[in-house]
Amino acid sequence: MASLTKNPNVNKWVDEMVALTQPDKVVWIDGSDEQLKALRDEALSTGEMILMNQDEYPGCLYHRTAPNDVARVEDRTFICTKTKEGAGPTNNWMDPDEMWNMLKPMYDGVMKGRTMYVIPYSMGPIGSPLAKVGVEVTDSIYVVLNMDIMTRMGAKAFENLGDTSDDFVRGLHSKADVDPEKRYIVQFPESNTICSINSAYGGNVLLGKKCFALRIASFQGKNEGWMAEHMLILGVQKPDGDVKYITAAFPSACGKTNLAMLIPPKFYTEQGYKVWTVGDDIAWMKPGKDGRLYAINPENGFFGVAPGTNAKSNYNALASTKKNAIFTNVAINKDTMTPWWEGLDKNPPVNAIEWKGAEVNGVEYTAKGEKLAHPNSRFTAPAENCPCISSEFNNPEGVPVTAMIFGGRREKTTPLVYQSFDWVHGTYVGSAVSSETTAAATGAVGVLRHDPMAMKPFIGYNVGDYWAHWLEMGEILGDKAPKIFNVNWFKKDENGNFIWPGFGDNMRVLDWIIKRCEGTVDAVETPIGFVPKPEDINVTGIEDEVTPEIMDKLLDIDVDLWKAEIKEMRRYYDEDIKAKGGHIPQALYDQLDKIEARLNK
Ligand code: OXD
Ligand code: MN
Repeated sequence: MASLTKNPNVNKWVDEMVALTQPDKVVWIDGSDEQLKALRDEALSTGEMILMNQDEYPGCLYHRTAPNDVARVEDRTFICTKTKEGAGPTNNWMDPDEMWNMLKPMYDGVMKGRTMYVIPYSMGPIGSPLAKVGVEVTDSIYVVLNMDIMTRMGAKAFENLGDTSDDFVRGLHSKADVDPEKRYIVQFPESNTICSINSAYGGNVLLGKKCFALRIASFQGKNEGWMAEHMLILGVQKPDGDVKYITAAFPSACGKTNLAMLIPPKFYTEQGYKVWTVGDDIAWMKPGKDGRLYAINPENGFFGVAPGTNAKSNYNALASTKKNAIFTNVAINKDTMTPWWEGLDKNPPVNAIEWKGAEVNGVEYTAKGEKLAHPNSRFTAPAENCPCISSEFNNPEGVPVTAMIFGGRREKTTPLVYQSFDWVHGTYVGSAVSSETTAAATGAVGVLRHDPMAMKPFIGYNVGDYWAHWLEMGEILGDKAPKIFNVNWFKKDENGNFIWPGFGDNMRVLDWIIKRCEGTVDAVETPIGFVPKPEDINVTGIEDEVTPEIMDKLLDIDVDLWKAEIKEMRRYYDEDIKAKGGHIPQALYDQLDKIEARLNK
């Protein structure tokens, strides 16, 4: 099939990939409805996809991955820069030539007997000055159908690239034999190239997402003066109609998607407050003409974790899955051909198909403690389905960012919310993001993991240089820089009970954050930052739950715990980063000294 572009750089690279992988057929994805329908029909006929109930879930499909292929594989993910130092201590590294010499034989002839799909896509709205183009070649229809939801896919993407530019990210994917021993997810940031092999699971194969929009883009952003962050973007509309945009980064299992789609408590909705979603996972941000920082969501859909999603925890996410969505590794109610997962409701289907494909009695199965859906099962849903999608979602200029939030899951130490003193301190706060593990992750529960800016698996270069880039951006933005905050929804009392209700009630914290940015509320200056006065967090409607005593606990700064926290951060900088080749900016060490001095006062 003829190429969809005159761009010789694209055509040359695709020709090379065809020569290497030797597919029987090459199909350029134009993104037309007819083409997509034909691909859907083909995938249904081979069993790669399964049709869900078309009355209840119109346009929805189901896919099951190999049981060994259900999550991102960080131990098999590489950043291949010329030097090991370039990749830094948070990444696996191999010399680019050595890596390619290892991968090349694995790709040699791998698509024989298969079709190669050439997918042009834009990360970001077509025509946006912040958008970038990628081309992914793949032997998976599942990838094509997911990329259609997650990106602006098809011939239109080439409009952004033009006929001569070389500024596109090359993505080579083959599911090969789905052999976990030969699974590699490899980024070559210096040559805008991604290679993925032996996986057919979302995060490893939808190359526009983590591989491009975070790992490669973070490197591009450093060189080109912008930022690619693992952040949701939301807009809070106030009763007067003014909308303030906030971005937020959280490690996994902290309710990021729920915050992105928050429904405010009645007290707020009655006054006319609304929350709009611009993005649930990734933000690309660049200074605009007025000097403020503007953010776009480079994605076009949500690749969300299904378990735990229900009408109460996230009504808007659930609503987004009701049409034209793809479900991966959830359970199926065999009688109705509708999806089910743990936490959707309390009624597992009796006639269930569990995520690996076995027909089971779902009630008995779950009673034994077995999971019908894989804990990392997913929905891929078009953003346009989301009832609270922002009117600015497709705005090519993006939205101006007023505040940035970091967060983590911390039983003690970290108060409900605090504001950093300035951008440099806020960069320190981002570098100190850490979270305690939950039962959802493998390994021990309650172990503290450092996850700077919630970007640890996604920084495409030396983490210390990434922090230095944050500091540079702060200098460029000056007094127009967003204010930086830290939140913790997960504080517990002496008995191990959560003391903040979370979910929609997090609006009360967003409200304080916005007021701080507007300069309309005071705060208490503490050694770690500005903390709310207890009376300034609105508790109307939850007074019984969040009593003044509880509010004191939520906002408490325990000096001894904080001294231990700073000691741990010093150890982390010295041992985990610096001793392993990370370049820590002196300004961040200075922050440690300053916080420590304030704590010792
Ligand atoms: C994701 C992740 O899937 O961060 O978004 O792992
Ligand atoms: Mn993510």
